[in-house]
Amino acid sequence: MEMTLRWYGTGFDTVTLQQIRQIPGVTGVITTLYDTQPGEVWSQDRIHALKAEVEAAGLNLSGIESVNVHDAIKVGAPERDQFIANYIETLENLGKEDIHLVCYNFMPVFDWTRTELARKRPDGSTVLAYTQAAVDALDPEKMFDSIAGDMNGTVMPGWEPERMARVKELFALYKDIDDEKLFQNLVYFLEKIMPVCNKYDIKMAIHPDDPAWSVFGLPRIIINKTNILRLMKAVDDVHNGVTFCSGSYGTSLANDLPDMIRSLKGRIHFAHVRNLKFNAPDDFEEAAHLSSDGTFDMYEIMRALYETGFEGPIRPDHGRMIWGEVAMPGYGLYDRALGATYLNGLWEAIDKSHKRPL
Ligand code: DNO
Repeated sequence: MEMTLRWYGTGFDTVTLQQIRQIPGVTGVITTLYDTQPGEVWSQDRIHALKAEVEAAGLNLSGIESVNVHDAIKVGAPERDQFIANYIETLENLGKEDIHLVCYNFMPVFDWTRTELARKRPDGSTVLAYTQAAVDALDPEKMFDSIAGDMNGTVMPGWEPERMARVKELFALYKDIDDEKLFQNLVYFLEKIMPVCNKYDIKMAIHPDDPAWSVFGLPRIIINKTNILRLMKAVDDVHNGVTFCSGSYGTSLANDLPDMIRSLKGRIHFAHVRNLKFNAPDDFEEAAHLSSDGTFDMYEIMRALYETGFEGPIRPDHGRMIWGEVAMPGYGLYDRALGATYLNGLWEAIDKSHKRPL
């Protein structure tokens, strides 16, 4: 595995490549062209410049998160083929720049959903949190307004103001789309892009829906072992793979995370590893990465990745806001650096105990 950090790019991220370079054991970044819109073709020149910038800082560009999928593809609208053609062109340009991992999601309207971006914990840190009761009490059109004030002046992925201004229109698009239609539209998309992925060895890694259930009555499909294995089978190509996000699949306590990792052996190309602390099954907060701070056994998650021969990038995921840092919620430097160091420590211990059993 390679330990990485997500980086939004110069001008978008409060964290610099130079800071990332100083986190022990972090050798790469997962990044994006943050100012592109879903459906737009990424030019080879811009990809080249991004890669050169990352490499000049002594880091690898280990993958893209995300190349976002246009809603026309998700709902299967007549213009989807044009948007798929654009997506293919972007993949081609990434392939020509020797980039081989693309994380994406197939969530309708909202990307991941949290109801609080700065819940205060007893130690004074703040974290992202989710309460179903808060979602149930909210008009989806007001969702953006309810969290916008806590973004610390940043734009959070999936919560771009231009997009949120069209929430009503987006909801209307999905009115006839149920889980099965969404699944079929995803399969259609993957089948069309597999040839270019094969040509350039680009591993597509679908990010799960977060939380792992329907919000605001919208369909959600990448939520559990049954559905993700169905998708792996439906397009049975190694380039159709998974971003295993422990914090997203883990929102449902019915998901046995180490078991899911083992059942996806060979198809996990990217891992987001973080912990959650549950106060009730539908009220959780994003704890520190350490097992003892939350609900998950992080050792067992890392062990399952290790024992299934996982070779892709791992990134610590959302961190707490600590030590007075002001950054994009979940994406500050300090707690993610602690997370990376902790995950590297677990990996070293697992590796050594496999090579030299006690
Ligand atoms: C949240 C992220 C997601 C993820 C996308 C992938 O912090 O993990 O926004 O990047 O769903 O397309």
